[in-house]
Amino acid sequence: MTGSRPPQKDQTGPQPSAAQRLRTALSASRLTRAMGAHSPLSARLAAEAGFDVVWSSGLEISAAAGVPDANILAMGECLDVAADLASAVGVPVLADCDSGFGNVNNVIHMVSSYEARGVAGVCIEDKQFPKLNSFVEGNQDLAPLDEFAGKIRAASETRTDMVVVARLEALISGQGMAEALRRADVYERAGADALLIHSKRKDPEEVFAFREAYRGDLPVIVVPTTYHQVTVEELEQRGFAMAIYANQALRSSIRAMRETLTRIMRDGTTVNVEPELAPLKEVFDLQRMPQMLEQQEHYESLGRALAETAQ
Ligand code: SPV
Ligand code: MG
Repeated sequence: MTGSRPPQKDQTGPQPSAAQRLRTALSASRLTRAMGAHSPLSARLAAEAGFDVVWSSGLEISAAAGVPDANILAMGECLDVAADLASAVGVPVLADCDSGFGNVNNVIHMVSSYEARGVAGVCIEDKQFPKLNSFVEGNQDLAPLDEFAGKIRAASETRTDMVVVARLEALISGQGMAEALRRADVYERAGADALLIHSKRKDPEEVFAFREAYRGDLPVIVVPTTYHQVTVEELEQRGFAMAIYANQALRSSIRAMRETLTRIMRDGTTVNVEPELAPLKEVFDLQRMPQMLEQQEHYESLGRALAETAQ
């Protein structure tokens, strides 16, 4: 038998579940940082960069599939991606579940399906089905309050452990701060574990005002896409629990790919882009190729040792 190590199995005893770790992160005084992803590869890049949480982004998943972020993809397609992300990384995955993929029955099915596949948390927004990405001009109407409160209660009573985030779209839909606060209170009483206040303003004043005026006990999450100048320190000082950088990795990859492809076409050679490309070793590492070869060697040598003892 050789001295090769057995393949990666955590031997340190029972660990808190991904949902418990997400819950702990949301209650910490330090700001938790989530990065959007749409593939195990992008989720691993986020985890390796040090993000605490991976956001399974509806926008990114839709964009990667080449379709609009408007509930064109079915729940099962979004679930498959979120579950793949959860399998690929150790950090918790918070899944963007749009408005719950339908009515309260869809939410119940969704919550049990996501929980069964190892997703740490689900986020549902108080818009109608089909939803439209919050930054697109078009129907951003809110779901009736009673209907969405029922969805949050159904989600919180269906899950065992998973975190349920209620996302407020009142500011996006032009309904104003009073409506956002009114709904925040109802969603808290309905059983949400956290609130996400979304804004499309170019400055963070609106989300700051919400955080200040909200008197409840739930952690508050923000998505600083349009007010991108805001810093972690500011968000932490203002008392936010988590920032979701929802799409920056996708947008940087689109820009990088487009520039590389244009240069290859223009130059008739890849010599000029080669120094800027990730070496193949980086690709192999992200695929866990070294671990695969190690486990192959381990079991092949074990097999040889067992065969030697054959009578
Ligand atoms: C997503 O990443 O899909 C989100 C965030 O829901 S946003 O696109 O900002 O609405
Ligand atoms: Mg989304």
